[in-house]
Amino acid sequence: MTDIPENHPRYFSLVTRELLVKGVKDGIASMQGLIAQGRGEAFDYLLGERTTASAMQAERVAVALMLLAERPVISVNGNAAALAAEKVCELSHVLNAPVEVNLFHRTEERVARIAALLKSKGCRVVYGDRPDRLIPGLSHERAKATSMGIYGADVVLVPLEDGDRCEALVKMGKKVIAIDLNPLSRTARAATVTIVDNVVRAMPNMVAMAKEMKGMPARELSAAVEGFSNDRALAQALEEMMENVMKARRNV
Ligand code: PTJ
Repeated sequence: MTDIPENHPRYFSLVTRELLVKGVKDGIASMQGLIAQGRGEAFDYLLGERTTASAMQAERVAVALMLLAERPVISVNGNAAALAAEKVCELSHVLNAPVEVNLFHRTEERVARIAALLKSKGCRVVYGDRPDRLIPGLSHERAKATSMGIYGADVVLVPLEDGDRCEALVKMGKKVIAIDLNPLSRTARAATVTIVDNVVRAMPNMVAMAKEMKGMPARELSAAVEGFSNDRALAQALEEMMENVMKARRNV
């Protein structure tokens, strides 16, 4: 890894980039994952590289939904594993939600490596290496799912991914929580709750919220979910981005 000096103005962004490069070298993330990260970085730049108030609210709603769920599951791809394996496992533990490795550019070797990484970080139940069902309507490798995991889940958390699986999961009647820096993506528009935030900020936020909210009665959790509008959350994210652009424009 390149040594990034802590006083570099873009320290956090560069360290995150290094994590993903390491992920590719270790056979965790795909090469395509680097391009996806680049797209995410561009949106994060517009967002001001911070968790906005509307993202924070979506994170809270997402945690409440997972606590209310009967069978919550966390879906993990190469990028999520490279960037946030430890926090994924912590969240899995606090929410009692198993993890399933589901890859777009699937190879059995990468599934095994990601599963081993997750187990080394404390994840107890990791599905994905022996899928036994297919998600209807998908013709690619992401259709492969496990009945005890994503296939049988009622709420699925999908940190950053491509859109059609999100749509297919929603069509199956599941509630889908997406973490996606691009508020214009198909995933963002199809999900039940979209968190427009960087996965490296959203995951620790959600772990802290899950710890705080775990003991709440169901009616309080339902109250946290009530009134949430995904369209409004996406509009707020776009407004934040436009305001930042306009502010920059005034200073040129
Ligand atoms: O590991 P695999 O084989 O399953 O492949 C994973 C990737 C991410 C390569 C695959 O799902 C893919 O191609 O995704 P897309 O279509 O590029 O979509 C990724 C989305 O995530 C884009 O909308 C990005 O803006 C967003 N994104 C990228 N990095 C981050 C992010 N969102 C949150 N946090 C990030 N760090």
